[in-house]
Amino acid sequence: MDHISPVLWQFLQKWLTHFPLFPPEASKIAPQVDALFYFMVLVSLIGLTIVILLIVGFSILYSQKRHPQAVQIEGSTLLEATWTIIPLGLFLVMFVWGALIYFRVYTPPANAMNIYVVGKQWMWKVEHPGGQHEIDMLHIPVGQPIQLTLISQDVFHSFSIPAFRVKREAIPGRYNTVWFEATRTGTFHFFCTQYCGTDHSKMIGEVVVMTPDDYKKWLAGSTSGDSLAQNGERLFASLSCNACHNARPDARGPNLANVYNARLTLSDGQTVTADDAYLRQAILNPSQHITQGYAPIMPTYQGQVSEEGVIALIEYIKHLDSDYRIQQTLNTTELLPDSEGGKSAPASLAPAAQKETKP
Ligand code: HEC
Ligand SMILES: [Cu+2]
Repeated sequence: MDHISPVLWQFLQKWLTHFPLFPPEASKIAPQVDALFYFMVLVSLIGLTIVILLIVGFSILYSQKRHPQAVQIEGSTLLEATWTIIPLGLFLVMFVWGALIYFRVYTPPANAMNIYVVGKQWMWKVEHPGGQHEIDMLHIPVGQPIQLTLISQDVFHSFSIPAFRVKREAIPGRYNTVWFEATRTGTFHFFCTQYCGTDHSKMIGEVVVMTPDDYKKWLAGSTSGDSLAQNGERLFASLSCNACHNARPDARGPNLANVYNARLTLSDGQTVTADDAYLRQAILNPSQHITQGYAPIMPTYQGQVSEEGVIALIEYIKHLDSDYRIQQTLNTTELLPDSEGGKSAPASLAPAAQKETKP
């Protein structure tokens, strides 16, 4: 670069480091997404160059001065086939390449650690399986696949981490997931990319990527001692779900042990998989799907339990043992002292009507 003046070069370098054209590549998928993007930029630039050269070249070659008399050209099949097939091939390469990345982005590995994220005007509330919750912050370990399960408590939001090249909608009434694996430690920006009202621009936060050791320390220092499933267990009792769902033979409701991801037969003969979305519906809208062999006596819990509360209940049902006790839930809480039962559910799991404020 010695032909650029050193001052100009220095200025450029400084500018590029302070205003980078791209966010850092901090996840496994990031370089793959960027490679496809660079390819598309390259193809566009080559196309642009060819078009400009042809425009300039033709206007010189076929100017009125050189060709005062216009000649009618009837067309050339070979030419038309060439400019159809070459771009088609290029676009198909982009399509297949993009599809391969898409499948990678949307298929979380089996060992992905699930973290729940609830969007709400105007903050992001994060629920870790170990019971840690945070607002507008997301602490994760480096080198571990993480799956986020997203839902909104009010309007459409969209959760985007540019440095990881991932983005997913947070939609009211529906769980969406996105996964990524951070490849370096550090702090990265995340924000809402769906205009969602007055303070949309303040719906931002930071992902803190830590070494596994630091992450363990953070987990231990940020928990009340109860996992999300244990919070769910308390909520299950305080909402009297256990009046109908229990291990007793005369229980009025079905036994919920091992119900997670099981195939259920409904009263109309349909079968469904009891995944997160189904369990959420079963709690908030029980009359919509009645399990075969049971009376439609379950009351709705709409408005009585917040999205975080529903998440805790689902997490409880996922870990449910046949005797309806969460003995030991997750290795993230193994290093923590045993907690005694009998506490009431934490404030964040209380009814949705409750107001929250940013810390
Ligand atoms: C009055 C009794 C009663 C109460 C209280 C009750 N349920 Fe139910 N529940 C039922 C019955 C009966 C069914 C099966 C019929 C149906 O699908 O509605 C059911 C179905 C379900 C299902 C669907 C799974 C399946 O196997 O059918 C889930 C999940 C569930 N309840 C969770 C809960 C939770 C969580 C609470 C507390 C917030 C709760 N229930 C409170 C009676 C009750
Ligand atoms: Cu938003």
